[in-house]
Amino acid sequence: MSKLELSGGPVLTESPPGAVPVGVVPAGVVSGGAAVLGARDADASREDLWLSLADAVVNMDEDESARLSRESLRRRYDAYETIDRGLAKGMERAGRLFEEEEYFVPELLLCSDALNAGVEVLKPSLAGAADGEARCRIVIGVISGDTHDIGKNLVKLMLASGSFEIFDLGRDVEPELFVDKALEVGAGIIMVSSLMTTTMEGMREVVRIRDKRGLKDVVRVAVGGGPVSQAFADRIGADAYSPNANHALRLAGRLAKSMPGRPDRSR
Ligand code: B12
Repeated sequence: MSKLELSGGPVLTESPPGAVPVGVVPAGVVSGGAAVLGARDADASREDLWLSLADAVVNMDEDESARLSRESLRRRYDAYETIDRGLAKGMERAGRLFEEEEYFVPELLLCSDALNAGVEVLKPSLAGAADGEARCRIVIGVISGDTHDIGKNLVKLMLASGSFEIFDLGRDVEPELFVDKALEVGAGIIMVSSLMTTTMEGMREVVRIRDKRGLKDVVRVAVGGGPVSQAFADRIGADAYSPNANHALRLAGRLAKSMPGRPDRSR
């Protein structure tokens, strides 16, 4: 399949008439010169770049992913939005191709390398983007039996940008390890990721062990990942669920505020 067939958006190398070619910054965008480009054009240009970034991931093109991520920073587009609406969207499209049996495991791994190449460029612009000192410690990891960690890594990036102190256990993590680590470091939140229906039950175990050790009011458990839903989170007694990394940051902020005994407790 050719790049052009895969592309859901503008062509990277041959700009259609009137399009803003990626890599060429119209004077009005960076300088805010509305005289050159109106707000709508600037929005279209941003969308085009994100679409091209998604294409780079789908096309397994690490260099292009890094180049477009640098270009996004140069245009001063928001780094997280660039990940969320560019790189992660590309991975979603790759996922659909996998489901349609157009792509197989090797292609997915190359797509994930392309995603990571962009994330590496954007990461420094996320770190410390939010206020002040570390507010709360969070233990995060992917549940046992599951090695999908792209989503968990994006959530972790977002949390770090929100000044949380993160303890990443990695992937394929036994349920009790989440609780052990939370106790060891004094974490107030455990975040568990699962991408497979066959592994998501392990999240119930994390909650059960947390409760069995009498930590229900001290350590919050949040869950997320492809097959996870609010209904599932409620069913297993988790404290929170979020469908994506952006919401995960807000959710962590809410959970941190609701911790008993915290000075910034809001309820
Ligand atoms: C990429 C991928 C892989 C890559 C993983 C690379 C890596 N390092 O992660 C590779 C090729 C290695 C792989 C392997 C396998 N995969 Co796979 N894979 C995928 C795929 C296509 C995309 C997942 C992804 O990265 N999405 C992009 C990220 C950004 O999204 P996300 O993970 O959902 O994360 C976001 C949110 O969910 C949320 N979030 C995630 N975690 C958390 C946690 C918390 C606390 C919160 C609040 C939020 C949150 O925020 C994230 C960012 O916004 C999915 C299909 C799909 N459409 O999801 C299949 C999929 C998950 N894989 C599947 C399968 C079956 C496998 C294999 C068994 C295949 C095989 N035959 O070998 C192995 C599993 C090995 C194992 N034991 O883990 C199935 C699972 C089916 C099921 N049982 O449910 C899926 C659904 C494909 C399918 N339709 O069949 N896979």
